[in-house]
Amino acid sequence: MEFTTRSAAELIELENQHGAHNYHPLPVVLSEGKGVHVWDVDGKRYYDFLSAYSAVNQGHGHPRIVDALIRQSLRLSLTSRAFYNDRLGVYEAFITEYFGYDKVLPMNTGAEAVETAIKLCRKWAYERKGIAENQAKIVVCEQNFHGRTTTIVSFSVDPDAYGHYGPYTPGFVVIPYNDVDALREVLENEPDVAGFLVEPIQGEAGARVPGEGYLSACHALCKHYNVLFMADEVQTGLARTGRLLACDHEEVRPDILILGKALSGGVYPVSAVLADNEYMEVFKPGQHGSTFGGNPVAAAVAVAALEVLREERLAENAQQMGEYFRGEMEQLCQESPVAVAVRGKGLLNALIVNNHDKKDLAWDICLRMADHGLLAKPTHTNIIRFAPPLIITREEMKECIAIIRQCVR
Ligand code: IF1
Repeated sequence: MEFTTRSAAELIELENQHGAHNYHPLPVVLSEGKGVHVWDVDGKRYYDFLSAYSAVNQGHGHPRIVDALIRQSLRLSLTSRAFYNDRLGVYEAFITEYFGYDKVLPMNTGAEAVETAIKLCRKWAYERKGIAENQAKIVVCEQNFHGRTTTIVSFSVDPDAYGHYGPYTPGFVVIPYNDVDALREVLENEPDVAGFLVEPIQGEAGARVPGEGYLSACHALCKHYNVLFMADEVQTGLARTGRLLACDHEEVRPDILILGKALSGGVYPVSAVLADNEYMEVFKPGQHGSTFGGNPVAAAVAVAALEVLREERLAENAQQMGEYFRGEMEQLCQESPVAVAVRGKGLLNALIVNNHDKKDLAWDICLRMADHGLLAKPTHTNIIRFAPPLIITREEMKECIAIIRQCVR
């Protein structure tokens, strides 16, 4: 622990004193990570079952991704888009081929990529679809999570996320998630809809998996009404749910694909929007951008991160380990009155616990699991998210299931 000279308590106190209190972390202070593991400042080892909200799908400190990061930062880190650089085009060719789209627009954070998709969609609506200026509407779902910008929180239904951040950006219609009829009704009755923005599985809502056929039915409706189907795969994407994209489970190809998080394997903020020419061509020079978007380090890192997913067959492993995990958790739900249900896909899973007698039960279980060497994060008061790096082996998963089982029981 060569970098750490202070105790966990001191480090927590520093954050308390000097950092804004916009988070409530578990009281664990981490200083190292490798593969599926992280270590705290006292040298205690944990299995990481959050993976930085699915950013570290390839595992902590993946040597190939870190190598790309280091080598590219030593050569050239940032030029801005005022000039060309020798990494960006290579990356753009690679990622568009990888996902099968004509074009990519590189950004940094997930929220920026969602903002980019919203702008693209609106611009397309005015310039191509013929919607009257300032009338375009985008349909979104209840319990969505798409990021923290003022526009994005304008269509959140979570008071913590949107409260006192108004005035809000208009132009969004909120419908229930997993409800094809609700989408049909809006599209039938509302002529000015430009797009439908959806998470293929709702992450923040606790791995809410829609019914089979939901995505393909929504996609077909969008096609019929000439509305852009925009998939926010920032969290579900990149092998997490057992396929490269969660939309792949229903063979849906989004008109606009939004990626982030694991696009860098967690070493750097890298996000992207992919679309075909007929949409992406609405952006002309000067109309959108970012200082860091598409920088050489991001480009090099993203190529390595995507190669690792493919070469290590992480989607397949996520699929297999996910089935194993949910099977064992279903068993646990039979055995323990505390565990109510498990849901998810691949390695994006959540355990619902019965918190009728103890409101903070999910939090308390997470504290106990931390004691036993496994880090997971509750969402709401009765849901625990389980999302380990996708490189986890069956042996490791077995050990983790034993820890979870013991703590829940
Ligand atoms: C936080 C949640 C997860 C996302 C989807 C866009 C973004 C996110 C589907 C924005 C980000 C994060 C952000 C993080 C917590 C986390 C989260 F609980 F808040 F919802 F993962 F489940 N689309 N999700 O999930 O990406 O701008 O953050 O790069 O603390 O806000 P970002």
